[in-house]
Amino acid sequence: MSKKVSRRQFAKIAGLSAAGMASPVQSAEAKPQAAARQAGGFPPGFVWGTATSSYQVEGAVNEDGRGPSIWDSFTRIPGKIEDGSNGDRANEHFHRYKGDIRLIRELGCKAYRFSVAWPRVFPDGDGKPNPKGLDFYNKLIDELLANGITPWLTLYHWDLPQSLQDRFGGWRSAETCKAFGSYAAYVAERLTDRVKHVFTLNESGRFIYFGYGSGIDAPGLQLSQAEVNQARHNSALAHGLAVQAVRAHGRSGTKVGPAENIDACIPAIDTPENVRAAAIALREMNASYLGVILEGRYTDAFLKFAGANAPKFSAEDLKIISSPVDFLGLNIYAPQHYVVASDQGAGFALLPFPKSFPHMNSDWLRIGPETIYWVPRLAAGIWKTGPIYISENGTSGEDEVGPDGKIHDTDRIMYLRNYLAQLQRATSEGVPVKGYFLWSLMDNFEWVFGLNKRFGLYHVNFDTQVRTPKLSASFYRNVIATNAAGA
Ligand code: PNW
Repeated sequence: MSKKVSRRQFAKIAGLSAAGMASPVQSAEAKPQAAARQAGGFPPGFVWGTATSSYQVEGAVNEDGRGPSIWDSFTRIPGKIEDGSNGDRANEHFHRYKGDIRLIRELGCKAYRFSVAWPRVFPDGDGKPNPKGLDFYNKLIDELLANGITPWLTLYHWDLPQSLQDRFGGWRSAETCKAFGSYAAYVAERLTDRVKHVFTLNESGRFIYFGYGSGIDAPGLQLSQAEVNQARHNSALAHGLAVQAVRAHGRSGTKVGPAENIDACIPAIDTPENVRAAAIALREMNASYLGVILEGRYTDAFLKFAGANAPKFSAEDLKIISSPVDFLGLNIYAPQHYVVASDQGAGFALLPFPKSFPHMNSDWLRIGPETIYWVPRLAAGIWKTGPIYISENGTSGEDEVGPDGKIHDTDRIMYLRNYLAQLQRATSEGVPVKGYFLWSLMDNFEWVFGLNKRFGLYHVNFDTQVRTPKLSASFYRNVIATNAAGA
C-alpha cells in the first residue's frame, strides 16, 4: 500500500471535519486553551451577537399590510442593483424566522440585532398604523426570548416608507423626522416590555450621502451639498426625536443609542502626536452626525468648512439632537483615514491610500484590524461615552460550497480573528466596549450589490433557501464559548 496520504485522507485521519468542531485534535486541546484564554479574554458578561436588517432578510414585502419602501421602488429601476435582484423574497425570514433563530442559538449567541420595517407598522410612514404591522415583531421577539436570546431592535435600517419620500422628499424634510418620532413612540410603547435596547437610525453616514448625494442607494437622488447637509441634519434630528420618544413611551430602563458607521480615523504610526491628531480628525470627520449628537453643537471647523452649505437649524433642534443617549453603537468594518500630525489647519493630515492597500471581497472593505481598537478608544476619550457596542463588523467573501458541501471561508476567519484580537486589546485596556454584533447572521440582500456579496456566517442558497454553516460559524461559536478572540 502506498504510504502517500491524500489531503482528504489526512484530513480524515486528523479528524478535521470541515465544520471543525468534532475534531479529536480540538477536543484534546480544548481545556488548556479555554483556561489560557480566560485570563486574556473579553470581560465577563461581554455581549456576543449577530445582526441583520428588515429589508435585507424579511421578504414578504406585500404581506400583512406592509406599505412600499424606497428600496422596493429603487430596486425596480433597471441598472441600480448589480444582479437585478431585490428584497421581494430575500431570505424569506418573515416566514422562516423560527429556523433562523435556531441558527443564532447554535452559535451560542445571546443577542440578536434586527430592525423593524417602518412600512410594516405605518404603511404610509405616518397617520394610521397597520394593526397587523407589529405581529411579526411580537412573534420574533417572543421566539428569541424563548431561545434565551436578547433582542436588540433597530428602528430604521433604510427602508423608508415610499409615501414619505413622495409627499415630503424623505429626509429632506423635517416632516419625516416628526413621523419618525411618532413611529418610534408607537414601537417603544408596544415592544419595550421585552426589548431593552433600541438603536435609532442605522448609518446616517451611509444612507444620507449615498441616497441624496451620490445617488447610489435609494432614493437615488443627487442633490447639492447644502441639501445633503440639511438631510444629514434632519437624520440627527430624527435620532433625537426617537431618543425622546423611547424615554417618554418606553418602559423605564430602556436603553437607546445610535448605530453609526463612524468615519474611522486611525493614527498611521502610534506616536503621541499622531494619536492626538487622529482624535482631532475623528471628531471633525464625524462632526455632522455623531459630533452634534454627543456635543449638542456643530464644531467651528465643520461650520466654517460647510460655509454657505451649512444646514439651517434652531437652538431647539440642537437640544433635541443631543438628548442624552445610553450607549454608542459603532459599525466598524474598515479604516477610512490613516492620520498623521500636521502643523497645518486643524492639526492633522489624512494620508492617501496606496493602490495596493489590501481589501476583502468588497472594494471598500479595506483590511485594518486596528480600526476596531483605535476608533472606540479615541471615541471614548473624545466624547466620554458610556458603553460602546460594536453594532456591526464582518466581511463579504466569495464563498463557494465545495464538492463536500462545506464552505471553507478561511478568509472571513482571518478577518474576524484579527479584528477580534484588536477588540480584545481595547477591552483589556479598559475601553468601554461591552458587546459585538457580527454582520451578518446569514448571507442576505446586500443593497446595490444584490445577492452577489455574501456577509453571512451561514451560507444561503437563494433558490432553495437552504442555510449551511460556513467554517466561520464554528470559529465564532468558539470565540463565544471561550469569550476570547483566539490567536
Ligand atoms: C452596512 N462602505 O453598510 C449596513 O449597515 C448593512 O446593511 C450592510 O449590509 C453592511 O454594512 C455590509 O455592507 C455599509 O462603503 C455599506 O463603507 C457600505 C459601507 C459601509 C457600511
